[in-house]
Amino acid sequence: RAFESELRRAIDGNEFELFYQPQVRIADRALLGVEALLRWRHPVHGLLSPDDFLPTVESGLLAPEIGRWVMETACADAVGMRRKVPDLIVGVNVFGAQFSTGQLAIDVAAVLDRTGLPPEALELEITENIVLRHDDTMLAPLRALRKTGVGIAFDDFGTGFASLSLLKRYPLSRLKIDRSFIREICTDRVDAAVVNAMVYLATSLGVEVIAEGVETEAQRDLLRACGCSTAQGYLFGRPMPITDLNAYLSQDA
Ligand code: G
Ligand code: G
Ligand code: MN
Ligand code: NA
Repeated sequence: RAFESELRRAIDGNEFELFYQPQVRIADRALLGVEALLRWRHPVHGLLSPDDFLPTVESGLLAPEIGRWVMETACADAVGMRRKVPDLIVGVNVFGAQFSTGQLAIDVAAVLDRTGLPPEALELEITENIVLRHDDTMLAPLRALRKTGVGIAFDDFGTGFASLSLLKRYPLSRLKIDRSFIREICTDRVDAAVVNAMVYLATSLGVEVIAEGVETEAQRDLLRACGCSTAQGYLFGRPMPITDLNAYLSQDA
């Protein structure tokens, strides 16, 4: 298909890039981590976001290869960032197809080995959608990875139908509260109650929790009142190229 050959060219021609978005401790804005977010610098269409191409990638044959590139690049970049922020964690989104290869745990271990990134510094972000489609192939590699210290975050938490039942079986280390719950948290009592419950749930389970899509100080203050200590969103920083992130890290120090 035409799109597959475009993707092939994009991989071979280094057209993919990673942007990084800060994850901060709300109390003092200290940088705790970054999420790696894929961008495609297309020679004709310009800078493309995942919304423009991810669905097609996911249904094609090259997802595992692109996923491996993301993992390798994010881990190598994180080694550099940790020279300035020693405990920084890098969050990497995973494609469902990376589980179908049966190689994920081995691939990740090899990347950590090659880059020298400690396992505790890597967090895989898994959406519930992926779990629903790949459930039977996911548990074993995720458990193996979690045992080595790699973090496992549930992304977009609360948006699917199975969120609560998945908590029982998956070796989670973090819940990422989806930004759809944050958007109207200051005006919608249901959203506020749901976020409160999710923070309580995470705390009771002994896992970390982070709110996504925090854009205003009012949202931030309400989250803090809910007991949520960590956040990601435009209020703290947009996804940015690594050169901009390095400037952000320097201003932090
Ligand atoms: O960067 P942006 O905020 O537009 O990302 C939109 C969505 O695309 C994110 O929620 C994320 O789940 C997905 N995404 C971004 N980068 C990657 C990536 O490297 N791999 C995978 N599998 N998904 C990604
Ligand atoms: O959950 P996922 O991995 O899809 O989340 C990352 C996406 O959320 C990226 O596309 C990023 O650009 C977007 N995003 C990050 N922070 C904010 C925010 O504060 N507001 C909005 N509207 N989108 C955000
Ligand atoms: Mn994510
Ligand atoms: Na999300």
